[in-house]
Amino acid sequence: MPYQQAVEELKIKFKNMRKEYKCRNEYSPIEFVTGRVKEVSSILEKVKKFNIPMDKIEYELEDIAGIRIMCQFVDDITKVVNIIRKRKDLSIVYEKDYITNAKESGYRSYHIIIRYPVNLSIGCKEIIAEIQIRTLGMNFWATAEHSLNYKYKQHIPSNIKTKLKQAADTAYQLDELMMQIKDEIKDAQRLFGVKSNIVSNINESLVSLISLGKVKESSNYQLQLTTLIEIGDINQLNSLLLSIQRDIDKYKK
Ligand code: 0O2
Ligand code: 0O2
Repeated sequence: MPYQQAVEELKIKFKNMRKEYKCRNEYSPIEFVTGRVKEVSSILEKVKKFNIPMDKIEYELEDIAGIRIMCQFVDDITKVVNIIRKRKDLSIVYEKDYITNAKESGYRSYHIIIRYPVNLSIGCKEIIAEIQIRTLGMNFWATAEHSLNYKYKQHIPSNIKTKLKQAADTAYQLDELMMQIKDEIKDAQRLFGVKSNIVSNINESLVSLISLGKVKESSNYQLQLTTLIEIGDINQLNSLLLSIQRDIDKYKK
């Protein structure tokens, strides 16, 4: 129960952080968040692998509760790590930087082990959880490699292992390349955000126009909106919004 609750709470907190950035029309270093409580079978496997006594599981198994934060660009990871370091609702036990020091397998990710208090009906329980922060490219590779490890029980055939190593190098290069064009991508995403906000405002205004009985006028504007969405000029969309708002003011009077 406490692990499940911790995962749910932390997922909501990090997802909301993304929402907060979007609300301010700012770029979010968090692309998406997932989380899970480790399967009992995986817990038992790990307990056996590391020879962990049953009564020490909650202290020695650090990833029973796991949160994964995906970022678009490598430098977003540092931003997310700094945000986590400043949080008051958790404390950091230690950090593992598998980005500067990739694992032998080719695995790259930033791990933060935290202590997190969970308030239960029987009182407060502090649990240990693991937050993994990685780019979409790192995630793609790790997901594929994890599935292969599951299938081959750590004994991946050498030809597949070679390809996986090449894929890890390619994923690294992809992250490097994307960093070089990140400003253009962020700018395009910001423009998209601005455009969808204006379109939402136009739609709300059209509803207001209809509620004032101006159905024909609203249909005319709707046609203009459809054309402008395709052309995609923000200035034109803005002037359409202004015209509708002026009409609303006029009809209200
Ligand atoms: P939306 O509407 O998709 O933006 P949940 O319990 O549903 O909140 P859960 O069970 O952790 O979350 O779901 P899951 O499948 O782990 O995915 C969590 C969120 O990450 C979901 O979004 C997915 O859409 C999103 N996600 C998963 N894979 C990808 C991916 O490859 N790219 C992107 N961009 N998003 C992905 P939400 O929060 O449910 O909302
Ligand atoms: P799950 O829930 O299936 O993802 P370990 O790697 O587990 O033997 P340690 O010290 O317990 O060693 O933890 P570490 O290295 O921080 O790794 C914990 C988690 O990081 C793993 O959880 C994976 O999610 C991820 N990870 C670490 N190394 C690799 C790797 O080489 N490939 C992939 N795909 N993921 C890795 P689990 O235990 O796999 O559980």
